[in-house]
Amino acid sequence: MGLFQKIKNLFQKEEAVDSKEDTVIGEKNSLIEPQLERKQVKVYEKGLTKSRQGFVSRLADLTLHHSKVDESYFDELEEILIMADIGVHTVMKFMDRLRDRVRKENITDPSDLREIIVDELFIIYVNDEVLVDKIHFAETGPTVLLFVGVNGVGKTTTIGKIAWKLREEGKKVLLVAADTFRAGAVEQLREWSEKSSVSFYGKEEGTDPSAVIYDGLVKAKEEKYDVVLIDTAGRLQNKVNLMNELAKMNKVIGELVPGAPHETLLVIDATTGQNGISQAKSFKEITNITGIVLTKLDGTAKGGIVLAIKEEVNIPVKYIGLGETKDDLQIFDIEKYIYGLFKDFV
Ligand SMILES: Nc1nc2c(ncn2[C@@H]2O[C@H](COP(=O)(O)OP(=O)(O)OP(=O)(O)O)[C@@H](O)[C@H]2O)c(=O)[nH]1
Ligand SMILES: [Mg+2]
Repeated sequence: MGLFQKIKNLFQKEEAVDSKEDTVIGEKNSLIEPQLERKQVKVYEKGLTKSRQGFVSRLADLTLHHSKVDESYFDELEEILIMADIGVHTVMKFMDRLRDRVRKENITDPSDLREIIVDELFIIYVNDEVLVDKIHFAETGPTVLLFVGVNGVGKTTTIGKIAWKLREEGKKVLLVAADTFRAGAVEQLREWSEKSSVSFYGKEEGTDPSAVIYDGLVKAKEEKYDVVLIDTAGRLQNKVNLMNELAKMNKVIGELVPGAPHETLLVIDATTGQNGISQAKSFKEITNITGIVLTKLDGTAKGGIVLAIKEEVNIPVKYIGLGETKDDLQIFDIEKYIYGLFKDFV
């Protein structure tokens, strides 16, 4: 049985999915409630609807329109995958492996290739090493998560959603408004703190972001917060400025909470495709990005950007945004993602 078939069996089973044996790859939190897991799978299915109707349905058409696996089939497949934001380089490697398998296994019927295509796409992600996708929490003292990324990608919204998730887990959460640059940004974060029922710390627009972070962290330590989420400004006016500002913030954070920030999460908008990949490469050069949050996956019909990130940036995607409500942010899970994309295809 292929990899995808195993995933499909796993998620389509009626009964509980809660034991360690029931995973196809990687480590899974065995404490996860089966009901919660089913709910999460549903969020993936719903959030990836556009991609299923877009890129995946093109793949299905391809199989129908070709009676044999030949050069014109390969050309069209290659084009579909590139259009799906998987990335040219990644697609080239994929095509080489696929041609190899077709030759070795003597495959001539396109319908026999469906499952192999999905398995090979899956392998791109899990190939050499499975990237650690869990958030690293501090053992004592506050865990500090810093959010960075260009304008409008969804930083503030993501913080609001993560705050809600953490609060539901029983953590005491503080949001710190270090985006003092954009008008209304502080207020927007404050509103999210209300929606998610967590605390907020901010000062007026124009204050030095590092000074806000300093005071916010003093408060977090005094009042024994478990997690501090820091919102930053999205401008990338030039690399040197941004680098200096991030260095200054990191210095302040590290002085107040040794070992922090525990994560620096880069937020990327999935609908921006290759542009998002370039942002990741730029940010990776100027600061230590420990994870990516990929937002607005519900808004793209392409859906392949997760694979491009893995192959071209090699930073783990830790969370994905699949909609605008508090519950639409999910911890990234490659099995649920692949299932959500291809459940009707194979
Ligand atoms: N559909 C969808 N919309 C999202 C998602 N995440 C964020 N958004 C929307 O994207 C828009 C921008 O989000 P913000 O959180 O303000 O982005 P930001 O990065 O903080 O922006 P700046 O503060 O201007 O840099 C808002 O309208 C959000 O509702 C998502 O996962 N799916
Ligand atoms: Mg913002």
